[in-house]
Amino acid sequence: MLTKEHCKTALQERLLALAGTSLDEASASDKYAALASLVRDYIGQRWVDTTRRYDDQRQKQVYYFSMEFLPGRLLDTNLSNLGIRDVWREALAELDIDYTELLSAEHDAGLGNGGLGRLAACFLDSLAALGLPGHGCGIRYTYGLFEQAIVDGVQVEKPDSWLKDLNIWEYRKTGKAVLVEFAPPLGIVKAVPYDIPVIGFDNRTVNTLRLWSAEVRDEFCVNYSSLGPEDYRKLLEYKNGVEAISQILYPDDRYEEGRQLRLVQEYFLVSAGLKSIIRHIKRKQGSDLRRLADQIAVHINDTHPALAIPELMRILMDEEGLGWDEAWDITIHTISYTNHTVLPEALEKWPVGQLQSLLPRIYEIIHEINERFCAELWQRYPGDWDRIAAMAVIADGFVKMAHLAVAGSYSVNGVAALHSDILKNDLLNLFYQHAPQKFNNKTNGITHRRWLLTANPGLAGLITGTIGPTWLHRPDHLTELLPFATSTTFQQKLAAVKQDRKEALAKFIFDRYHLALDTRSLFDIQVKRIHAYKRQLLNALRIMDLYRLLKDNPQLDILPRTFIFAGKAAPGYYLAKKVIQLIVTLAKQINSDTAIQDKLKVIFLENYNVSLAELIIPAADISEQISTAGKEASGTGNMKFMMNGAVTVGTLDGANVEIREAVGDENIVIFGLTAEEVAACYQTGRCNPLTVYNQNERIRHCVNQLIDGSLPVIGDEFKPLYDYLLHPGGAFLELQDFAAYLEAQERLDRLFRNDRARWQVATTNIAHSGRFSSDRTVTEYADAIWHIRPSESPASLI
Ligand code: 4GP
Repeated sequence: MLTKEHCKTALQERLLALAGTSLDEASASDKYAALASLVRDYIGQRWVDTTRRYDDQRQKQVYYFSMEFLPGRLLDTNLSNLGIRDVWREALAELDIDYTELLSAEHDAGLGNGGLGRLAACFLDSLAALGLPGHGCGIRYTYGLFEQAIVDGVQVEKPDSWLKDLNIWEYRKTGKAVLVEFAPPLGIVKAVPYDIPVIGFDNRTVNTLRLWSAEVRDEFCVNYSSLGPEDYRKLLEYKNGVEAISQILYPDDRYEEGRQLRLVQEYFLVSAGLKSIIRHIKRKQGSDLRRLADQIAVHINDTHPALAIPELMRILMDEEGLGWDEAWDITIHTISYTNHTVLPEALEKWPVGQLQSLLPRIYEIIHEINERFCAELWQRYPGDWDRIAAMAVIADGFVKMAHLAVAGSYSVNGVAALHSDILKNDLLNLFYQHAPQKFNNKTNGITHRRWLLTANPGLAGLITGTIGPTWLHRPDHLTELLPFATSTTFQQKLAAVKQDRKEALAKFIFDRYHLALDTRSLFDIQVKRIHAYKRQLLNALRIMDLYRLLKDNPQLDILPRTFIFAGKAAPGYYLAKKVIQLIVTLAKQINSDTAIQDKLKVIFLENYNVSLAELIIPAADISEQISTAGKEASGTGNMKFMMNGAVTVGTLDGANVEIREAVGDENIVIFGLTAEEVAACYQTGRCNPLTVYNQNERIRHCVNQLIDGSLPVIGDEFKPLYDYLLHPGGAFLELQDFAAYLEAQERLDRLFRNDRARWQVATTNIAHSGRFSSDRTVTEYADAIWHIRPSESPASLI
């Protein structure tokens, strides 16, 4: 049993040993490093035991292959999962150490762009919490997603060198390196794993996130001075080429050509990952791999790791000597695939020539997969050339990764019911017709431990105080809060928690940006990547509309609002960057306008990441989830906000549909075209924004502000946004949904004027958020796709 006194002594001793410093002299990062290193001590034995248990029990294990993992900071989570957070907080307080400040000495691990990478991190947390044998496999990028700064109103990108201080959570496993083979000139590359423990909540499980780093082979570590100039040049070239592989996380830049390095990264990940898994299986369970699909499951997070299919074939055939049919049978029973987007520009394809010259053997195998797949289709649909051409893995000079992923896996899932339906009925319809049994839905989830328990301890405490602690293991028990939705006492406590979080965010904003916020105003928040389909522009237009109304009539009776935005735009995504610039411009104009009596404030917070999300989300009154219906595969921010008692204003898109189902119509504000209407609108060409623009004066006036000199910018700064909005058939139906959005905002205004109703809605949302815990999602994957079982009894039963 760890006591406060133990903690205090241990920390001081560790500070001396690690940093050679006393407590008074130690910096926040010294203290962080000392505490984190103590946590390492606590987990070592559990980690070894977990691995041994899986091996001894010959447990089937799942490996989650992902080019992105976005775990954020780990110290707080790790302490909490180990059940020693409270004792440490108290010990630190007695030593006069500010816990929050100590935590912020940790650099966010930002190895992802957004939803897909964060989902992977939530899944790992849930796997460990549920005692399930499941591990992550990714790349240890030296630089995470860029750090965003706003300079003169414009996004600038700076490198995120998150490893420049030691990453305390990783364990370099030199002895477990494997070799990955590319065609010359790149040649053979050494892949070295760095393992990060993933600690289960209140149990004894510690799983592994294995991140691979590219290094030159040992033979090349030669005495440089003994080389002639030509050899020296070659060596340098090779070294640079190799090290580039795990240097940077690709920004979500779907607009750039020449992404050869990305292809190299994808193969590097899957080859290193599979080789090490197979080596482990052979060592522990013998060399017969014919039962591989019963021993492991390999899940590919979108198509980025889809080369796992030909790579597994290559290993089974070329290294293990199996024939094609046997190898194929194993492969398609081992690999499962999740699609995360229907946006056409995000559907990966690689030019045949590029793949062929970089990975000749892998290309040969893909070619054969394609031949056999097309032959199978020919049998089934004789003469239907169009269908076969539309389904081929290789077509028009490209390898289509989604087709490869579907053809080479046994399960294909979307991430919300609506999205899975779109996959079945539209994007992958031909594949669905061909193999309906492969298709299924797994609605996303988020870990309630990070997004409620640690991000919002005040709310977590209130919940536990009200319904007891069982929700921690069984988030569906949150529905026990429902009877309290109308309780005045509960509502008052909930209001106090929200107020406290709003003040914490306001303090952060004041310290950082010197902007004072009215914490009694409604915090109306949209935080996510900046993308046209997510429609931050629609939100900005609504603010322009409201501002104009207030200018015309400063006495206008509205509830004061603070609009908070955050999110990164891909560096090459011109329009998204323009949207940021527009928001920052509006902020400048509105925040300095005394005529509107502080009824509106706007702020764009820089460098959105997991840690910032943990500060922002608990402070939200309103959650903006306003994508064009049919375009947001699921969304997970929507779940985080509801779990923290925000009211959603949203379209019937992604998981918003299921959130509405869970909470009921009266506890969410829905507006706008449905996915079907959107599709019809695009198909019939009835979606010309000019029609709306010409017919609706209020909208026209608003859009015109982009070009008529109303905004404090020089020249035609926002003309591109104006053109975008009015482009016939283009855009994401911002103008078509505008009137409905304004009306939805009025509904929200009415709701928030009624205090009792407003806290009832908030409580109902929290109560139903358990359904959106990733524990539920991961359990569904484990049961229906991976067929894995917990290796220890659930902690609540111990
Ligand atoms: C995202 C989707 O845009 C989002 O709707 C979903 O919630 C998330 O994946 C997790 O499934 N997609 C990506 C991406 O992040 O890079 O395609």
